[in-house]
Amino acid sequence: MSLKNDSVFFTDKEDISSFSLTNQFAEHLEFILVKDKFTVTKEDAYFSLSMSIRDRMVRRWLRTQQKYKEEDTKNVYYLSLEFLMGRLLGNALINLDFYDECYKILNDNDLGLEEIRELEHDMALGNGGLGRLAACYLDSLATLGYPAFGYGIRYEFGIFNQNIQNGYQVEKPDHWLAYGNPWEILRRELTYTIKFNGRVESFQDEKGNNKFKWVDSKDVLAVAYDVPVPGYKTNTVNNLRLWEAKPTEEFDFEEFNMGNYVAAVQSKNESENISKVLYPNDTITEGKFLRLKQQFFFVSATLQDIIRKYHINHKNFNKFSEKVAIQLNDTHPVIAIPELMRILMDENNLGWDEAWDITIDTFAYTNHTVVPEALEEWSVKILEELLPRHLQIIYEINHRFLSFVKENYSADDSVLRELSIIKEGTDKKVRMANLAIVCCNSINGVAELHTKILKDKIFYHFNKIYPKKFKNITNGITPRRWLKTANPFLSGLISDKVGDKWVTELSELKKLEKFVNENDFLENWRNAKWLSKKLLIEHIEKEYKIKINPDSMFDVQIKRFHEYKRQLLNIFHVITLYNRIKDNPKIDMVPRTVIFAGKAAPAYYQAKMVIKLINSVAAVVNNDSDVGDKLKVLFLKNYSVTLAEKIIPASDLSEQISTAGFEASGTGNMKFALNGALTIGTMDGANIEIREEVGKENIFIFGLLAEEVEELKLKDYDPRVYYNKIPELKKVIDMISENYFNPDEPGIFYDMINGLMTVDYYCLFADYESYIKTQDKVSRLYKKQEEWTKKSVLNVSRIGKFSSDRAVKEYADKIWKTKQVLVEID
Ligand code: NBG
Repeated sequence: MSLKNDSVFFTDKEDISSFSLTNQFAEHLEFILVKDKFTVTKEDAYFSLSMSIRDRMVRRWLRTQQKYKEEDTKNVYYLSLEFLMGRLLGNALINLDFYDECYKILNDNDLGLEEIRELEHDMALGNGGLGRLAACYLDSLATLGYPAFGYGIRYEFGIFNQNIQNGYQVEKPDHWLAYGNPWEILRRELTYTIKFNGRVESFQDEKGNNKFKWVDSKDVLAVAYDVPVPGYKTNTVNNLRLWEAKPTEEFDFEEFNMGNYVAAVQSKNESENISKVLYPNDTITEGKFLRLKQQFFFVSATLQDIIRKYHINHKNFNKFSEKVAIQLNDTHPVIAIPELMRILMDENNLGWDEAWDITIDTFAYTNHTVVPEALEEWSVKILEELLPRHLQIIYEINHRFLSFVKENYSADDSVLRELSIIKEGTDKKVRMANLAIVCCNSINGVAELHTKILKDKIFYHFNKIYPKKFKNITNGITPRRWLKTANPFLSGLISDKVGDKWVTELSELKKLEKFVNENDFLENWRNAKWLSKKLLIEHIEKEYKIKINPDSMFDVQIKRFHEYKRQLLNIFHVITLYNRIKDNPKIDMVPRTVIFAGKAAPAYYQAKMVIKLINSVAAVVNNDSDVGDKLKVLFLKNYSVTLAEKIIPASDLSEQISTAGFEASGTGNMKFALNGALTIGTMDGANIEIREEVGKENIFIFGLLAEEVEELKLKDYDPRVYYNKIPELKKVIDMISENYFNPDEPGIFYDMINGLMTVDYYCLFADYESYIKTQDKVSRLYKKQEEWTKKSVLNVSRIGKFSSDRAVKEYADKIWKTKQVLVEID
């Protein structure tokens, strides 16, 4: 159907934007939520305000999509199993520039905007860095006006809620949709059939070519939900499309016909299960059947949608890769590769070579980790059952690839085995990263060191074969959310000084440098930090009933719990400080509030025990009268984007202490520096580039380098040597193993310590001394507040490189070859 006028309903000037926001707010309350002044709740106010703001976006949203169609733009499709969006209201208010107006409307109704914002449930459809990166990139893509589309799954349950009971992590479901979601639009008309199982039939077409058909499949439906992604002060509103799984009617019908009502309802649930829950693993993969179903469900729906859109302007596939660039966010969506081959060959009659050229020109892959347990491998058996045709295609790709290698390179069997997409063995596996490397036009790492490790180690032989495919694009974060919205005190001060161009041109922060010797400015800078600290203290005192000293150094490590991130090393430092106080209760030391937050994968025992240890140490330290307010340890539960927005502006010290060579990039490190925290960190991931930018005198670097970590391991590294040599370390370890912090549960840390003393895989003992010495240096500097503040200013002024605007421009230029589009509203 098409409308006579324009595809936009409001074509004259009397459009929705001429209604006052106040009226709209009142209308939504009355006519949509059916509330009056006697029955209205704060939740209603949140909903009504969100819907009013969404209304303001609608026109730009429609226009943007229309413009992309009209101009037949080259579109970028960012495929990700995770989008860690956080809250949307505050971001929309800032990007659309409605914050002040809404503040007033709510004020006039005796409501506080900040209080109302607190009612929004985080859209937490991701685990950690990878999912948040996707969200930052969507913000930048919209702000810069790139024709880009996010595609993912509308999980009914996002990342679990973390509770702490007796110091242990307990997982609870995240019912984020329970009260509805004002930001999404159901697109019932965009429903696609997704096939699973069945078998492959082969036949010859009229020209005698061998052809294949996937038949007798079990089908599920994918229904689209759209979420608007507004750019900052532009007309562009891009689209994030998330799929929900639904049963097909035929599927139910069969069972009903057999009179089997209960089985019919059961199979309905099975279909719906596909989009039920986000897998709570970060950098660990599990070869679970349902996870593969999720992956295929989502890429199949997405490809059908991409092809439908492409066909609006094109009759055949000749221009497909000129108009479509698909970025695969890690290996999770890599099954899209054989799916596109299948669609082109089996459903559109293209030959292998033609389909292959299109496929390889379309796909690009980002690798996000070198942790071996994160490299996805799918059992051939599972694939054979679930996606029989795809397995055939993968075998054929592998066969052609290995023949090519044998013909062109002198590769011995061990090299061929390493390169092969199929990992031989009793349980044969498909290596998704190898499949991606063979079939994509670009493979990128997310920080310089990470890319180097990919090229020189993990994918060494691939890099020899395809040196041009490997690229680096260092990660970035959006300044809109992570400075402008999250830190009004600091961002206000910055804008007063240098204007607000930095919001879209982060390198403008450089201009701050010339004020670094102005005392008033430094005073204001400290004051801004102090105000953020006060806000966080209020939050903590309310939730945890614990008093915090605002003059203490806020020393913060917030991120997923993983052994390589070494939260354990941080707690060793805390215990060391505690021991120093116990040895000399009158010690003159810089008071610290050490803050931890983060979730551990529910099945990751070691990581969960680190959370328990932190809570055990906190219970002892915080209640010891010798300690007073010299030291406090806090574990803030249920880490989220929203909690990060509260903690980061209030932080003095940012802990980025992973074992060198393990953190692909890190993005928290960038957020802290952007908010004026100084970093203590290893030469790992993007820390190295942050050091390069801010200057080595403005960051605290310690520990082994990546190659030293490797060497140490080759030299039969023995942690006991360090234990015996360093008295402070010995004392820490002895206290943990002698149950000093857990007298009521003796023995619970025995495995942890025993493990460390035998194989300290992440080199905590080897890095301990250098970490402690560097922490002492940090404390000494903190005493000289003026010097500290100058370094804080210099960190902020030199952090411009780490904007996600820079990162997406690099993707657009180096990989997607797509152009910015200006959307105009008449
Ligand atoms: C994470 C890395 C981080 C990196 C983000 C974003 C995964 C699989 N990887 O170091 O651990 O910053 O990805 O690239 O979540």
